Amino acid sequence: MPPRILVTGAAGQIGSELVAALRKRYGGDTVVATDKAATRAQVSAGVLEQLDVMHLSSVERAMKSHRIDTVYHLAAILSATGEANPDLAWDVNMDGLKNILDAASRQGVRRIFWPSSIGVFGPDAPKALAPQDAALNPTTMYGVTKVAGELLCAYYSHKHGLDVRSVRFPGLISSEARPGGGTTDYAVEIFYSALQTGRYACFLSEGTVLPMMYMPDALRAAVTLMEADPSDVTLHTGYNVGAMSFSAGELAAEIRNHLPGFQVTFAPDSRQAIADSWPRSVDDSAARRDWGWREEFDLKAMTSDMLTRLAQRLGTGQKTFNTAGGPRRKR
Ligand code: NAD
Ligand code: AKB
Repeated sequence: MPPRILVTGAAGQIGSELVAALRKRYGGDTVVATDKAATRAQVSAGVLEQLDVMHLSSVERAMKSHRIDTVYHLAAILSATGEANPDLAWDVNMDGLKNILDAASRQGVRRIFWPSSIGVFGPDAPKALAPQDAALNPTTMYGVTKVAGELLCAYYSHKHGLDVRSVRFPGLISSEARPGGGTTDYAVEIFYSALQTGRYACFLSEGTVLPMMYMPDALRAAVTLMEADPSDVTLHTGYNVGAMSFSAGELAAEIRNHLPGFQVTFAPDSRQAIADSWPRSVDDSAARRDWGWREEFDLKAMTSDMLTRLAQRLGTGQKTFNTAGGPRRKR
C-alpha cells in the first residue's frame, strides 16, 4: 500500500519540488499538498488545499479526512525572516510543529519528516566538519526553534511512539521555486542574476563558506530517510547531511566558467552575522552509516545543471551548460 501523504508548506522552495517527486514515486492521488497561501502554479497537479499549521483543528481535520499516515511538515519561517521577526518565527516554527505532532499522535499518523537545519549550530561549534553531537548554541531565533524542534520531535518519538525523522539540511539550491527568506538564498539568487542581468550584488562576503546541497540530493535524502527501516534510524533529532561547501566567491567563479562576463560585487548586510555563526561543513557520518546517505552533486555538477534548468525555465537563450561527466560524487 502506498503511503497517504500530507505536505505542509507545499508551495515553498522544497515543497514545490518535493510534492512533484512524491507524486511521481507513490502516485498522484496519494499526496495532499497544503500551504497557508498557495496558487495552483506553485504546486504540481493534484490535490492542493489551504492549510494554516497554526490552526490545530484544521490540521487534524485534514489528516482525518484524507486518512493521512505520513506527513512532510515543511511550513516554517527561515533564518533571515526569523531574525527580522523573531516572534513570528517562534510561533510558526514551534506552535506549527507541535500542532502537527499532536494532531498526528491523535490521528494515528505513522511517520513524519520535519527538516531541521545547519542553523542549529552556533559560533562555538567547530567550523569544519561540525559533529553530529556538537553542543547546539545557536544565536538566531531560527536556530533556537530548530534545536527546540529537534528535542520536541525526539520527545514525541519516545513518549508517543511517533516515528519522526529529520535531517539538518544545509543551504539548498534549486531551479524551481525561489527561496523563502534564508541566509543561504544568495546561492540561488546569483543564478537568476547571472542569466537575467549578468551582474549580482551578493549580501555575503566573498570568502564566506557555507555547507550547501542541490535540491535533487535534498529530495533523495528526505525520501531515503523516510523509507529507511525503523531499526536503522537511530536518531530522532536531526541527522547532519553534507554535500558540498564553497565560498560565495568560489560560486561566482564557477558560474563565470560558463558565463565569462558575469560580474559580482560583495556588500555584506545583516545576514553576514548569521552566516558567520554557522559551520563551513558538517560531519554526516551517522547518516552515511545508518541509512546510506550519499550526495551526487558537487559544485561543478550542480552549477551546470542549475544553469541549464534555469535557462530553460526563464527562456534566456543558451540551452546547455556542460561540464565533463555529469553528476559526480565528492568522495
Ligand atoms: P519556504 O520559505 O520556501 O517555504 C515555506 C512555506 O511555508 C511557504 O510556502 C509558506 O507559505 C508556508 N507557510 C508559512 N507559514 C505557514 C503557516 N502558518 N501554515 C502553513 N504554511 C505556512 O521554506 P523551504 O525552504 O521550503 O523550507 C522548508 C523547511 O525546510 C523549513 O522547515 C526550513 O527550515 C527547512 N530548511 C530549508 C532549507 C533551505 O535551504 N531551503 C535549509 C534547511 C532547512
Ligand atoms: C536559511 O538560510 O535560513 C536556510 C537554512 C540553511 O536553514 N536556507
